[in-house]
Amino acid sequence: MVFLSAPVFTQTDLPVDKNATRETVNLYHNLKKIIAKGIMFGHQDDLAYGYNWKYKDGRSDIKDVTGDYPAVYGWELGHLEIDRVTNLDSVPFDKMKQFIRKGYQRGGVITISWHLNNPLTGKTAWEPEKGTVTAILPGGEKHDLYKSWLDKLSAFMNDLKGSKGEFIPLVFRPYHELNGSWFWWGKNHCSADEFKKLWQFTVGYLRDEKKLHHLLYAFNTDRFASREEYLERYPGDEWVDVIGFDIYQRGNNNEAFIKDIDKMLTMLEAIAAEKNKIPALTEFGYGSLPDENWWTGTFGKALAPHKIAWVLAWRNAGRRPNGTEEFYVPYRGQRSAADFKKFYGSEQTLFQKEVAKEGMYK
Ligand code: BMA
Repeated sequence: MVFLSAPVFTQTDLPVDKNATRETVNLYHNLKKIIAKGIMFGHQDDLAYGYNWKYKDGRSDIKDVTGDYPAVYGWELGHLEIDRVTNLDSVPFDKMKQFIRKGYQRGGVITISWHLNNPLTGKTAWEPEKGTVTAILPGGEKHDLYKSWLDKLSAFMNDLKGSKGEFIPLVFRPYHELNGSWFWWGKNHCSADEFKKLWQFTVGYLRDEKKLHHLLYAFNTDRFASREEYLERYPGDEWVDVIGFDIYQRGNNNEAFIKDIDKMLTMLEAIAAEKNKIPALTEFGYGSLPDENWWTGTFGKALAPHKIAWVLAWRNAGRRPNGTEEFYVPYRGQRSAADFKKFYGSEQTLFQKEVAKEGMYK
């Protein structure tokens, strides 16, 4: 019967995890829908600390400047794998869980990165060693160790629930900037095939062995020059929900930055459309924001022709004892704060209040 050939009650567009929880499937669809409304603004470690404060209940540098929280919250699990109480940027994991619950309760979107140590040497993520990826794949000498690290990650993720006992959906973004070579999983330290196997094993283990059904998976490179470069290590459509890249402005050539973003977002959006994936700018920043009009004059301009789900500014680590500083969103009084407020108020951007109205989990 010809009329019965179309499946009526089956969801055809599902994330990597076909058994994802209702809230996770809803988030997946809403991330696609939100693109028509604007770009969600995100910030790493937003609720934990800012340029010159730490752990002040309800505080956020973004809120100090705009009166509103970001729409997307980034958190980092590096050092969870070695049983530390705090992550590699000194955020206590128990506090992080509370911040994640709060962001979710407010209707925000949570994304998780992981600068995990080198499992072969025990050194940092930034200290590559030949053979690391081979060693953690099935059959490798560190495979069991790697699985034990994923077990710890799963325990953390399973402890994140909303007020009705539902799991909080997480956009997991492992093995980021994989086309660079500064991390042990980077381009010069494993073959494309090994990288794909690592990705597929990781997703398969979390989903099928650990039965985590509240994750969406984000694949992201660093800057890239071509579609071929972007896709060289892409593990396949059935393993990825979100695609993105990380980009930082270095130096004061705003025009070059606008051009670079434009070129890469154009390629990213084409790949996303073709593969039915969610495009996002998974990390960005202009360190110390020396240009007072950077938000509307450069970043907003760069984004204007583009349609992506979110942008995530990296962390406001603040001043270090050695006098250096690191921050990517303005704090109260910072020279780009007034312009950031304009950027906040523009049609283009979505922060907490607007995104809460959308209901990302419904
Ligand atoms: C980098 C810097 C570091 C930090 C690392 C992991 O970009 O912010 O200070 O340790 O990310 O979050």
